[in-house]
Amino acid sequence: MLDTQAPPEKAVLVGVQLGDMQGWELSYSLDELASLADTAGVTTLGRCTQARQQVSASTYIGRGKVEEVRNLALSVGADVVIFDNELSPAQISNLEKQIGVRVMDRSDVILHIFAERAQTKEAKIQVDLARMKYFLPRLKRQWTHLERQVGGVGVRGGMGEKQIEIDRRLIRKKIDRYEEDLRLIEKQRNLRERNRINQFTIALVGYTNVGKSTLFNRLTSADVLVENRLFATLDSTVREIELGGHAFTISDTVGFIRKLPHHLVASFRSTLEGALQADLLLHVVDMTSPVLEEQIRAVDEVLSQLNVKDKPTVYAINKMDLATPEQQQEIWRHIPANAPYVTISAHTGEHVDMLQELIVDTFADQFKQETFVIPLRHSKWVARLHEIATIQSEEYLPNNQIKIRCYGPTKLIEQFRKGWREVLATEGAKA
Ligand SMILES: Nc1nc2c(ncn2[C@@H]2O[C@H](COP(=O)(O)OP(=O)(O)OP(=O)(O)O)[C@@H](O)[C@H]2O)c(=O)[nH]1
Ligand SMILES: [Mg+2]
Repeated sequence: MLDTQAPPEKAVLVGVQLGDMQGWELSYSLDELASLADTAGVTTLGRCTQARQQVSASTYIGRGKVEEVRNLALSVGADVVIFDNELSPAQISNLEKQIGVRVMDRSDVILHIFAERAQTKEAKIQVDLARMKYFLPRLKRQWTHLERQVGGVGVRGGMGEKQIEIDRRLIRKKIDRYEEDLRLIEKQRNLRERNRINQFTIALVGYTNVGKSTLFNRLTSADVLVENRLFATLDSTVREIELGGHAFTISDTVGFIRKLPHHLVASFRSTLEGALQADLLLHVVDMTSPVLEEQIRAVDEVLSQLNVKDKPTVYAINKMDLATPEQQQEIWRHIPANAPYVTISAHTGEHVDMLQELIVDTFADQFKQETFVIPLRHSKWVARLHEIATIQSEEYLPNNQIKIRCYGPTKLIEQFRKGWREVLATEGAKA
């Protein structure tokens, strides 16, 4: 943990069953919180749950439950209590006073994991930015978290309100600077990616740990890190693949999770750019998860926060080698109606060929055949056609022209036709 306090090691988890949430859903959510804690290096020693219609404004859970959490934390020797739900700064501070150990929430744990796992400069800036935004309103209590990030601010213990105000201003400035840095990195990336504009792009999306990177490696022979833990991938990798005779680019990126802190989503916008601009989303689902519908929904929610809506989507229903026959038979109930899907195992490779066919089929109505007659002096345009489409035949005509029959992505062929018409129109005007 990036904290001047000793990093917590032993946790008690707290989950609240709200509204019509089922008991098993809560217990699954706490399992997930325990794996998040584990990824952050914290062992879970106990759990406390409560069913409530409404949360308490001051302490989230009721007074009696706070007492129970305190006793449990004391008896197991926990040094942190982690809530599955997002807490307000005031709730955290009230709870810490009453329980007597540090209190964190799910967002806080996710931010810690991202901070520890970020590798590239861009990912590091993105995480720092999200953490600063998260901690800004919590500064009074948590200023020590920021001491290292704002380096040189000179904050020391015992500061008054005025000092906090000064620090807030400094952090806001730093946030501005980080945002500017990210814009620059993004600009460079756009330049780099403009070269790829001629190709159809596919983005892998999905809940964390469902097997996106395993599938990516299988489709591209890449060597992206695969691990049985949450958030193995934090950066994007892009590769070219050929499917059905066409070149595609495909990207693997960070996975999503329920209650992903929105600052983090905002910061990771540029990493997720692949998904934002893709022609097709390949949504990977873990068919062995008892909450796969919630996971699909969580992914859709993050995508809509990123303004990605109504993109053509193919579902890759993964881990069929682990699934029970019932899970395999029932899977269609859980996938959005009419959505194209294939059950696969990225691990064994089973049905991955069917997935490839499905991808090509999905693109089929976005491809067309077209014939152009181009004078040979316009060799650049002939070359351009070779770039964007598969050439089916070329016939040299007597008047120094070439007749080309080709097959390629409709959007690129239409762009080509428009540009070519303009050339003809300018030539016609000159003649
Ligand atoms: N049995 C089985 N295990 C799989 C399959 N696909 C992936 N896994 C395992 O699931 C775990 C997660 O795989 P990853 O490919 O890292 O998952 P991811 O979606 O990229 O995860 P994050 O990057 O952490 O979001 C690893 O232990 C994989 O070996 C599969 O088809 N069958
Ligand atoms: Mg991954």
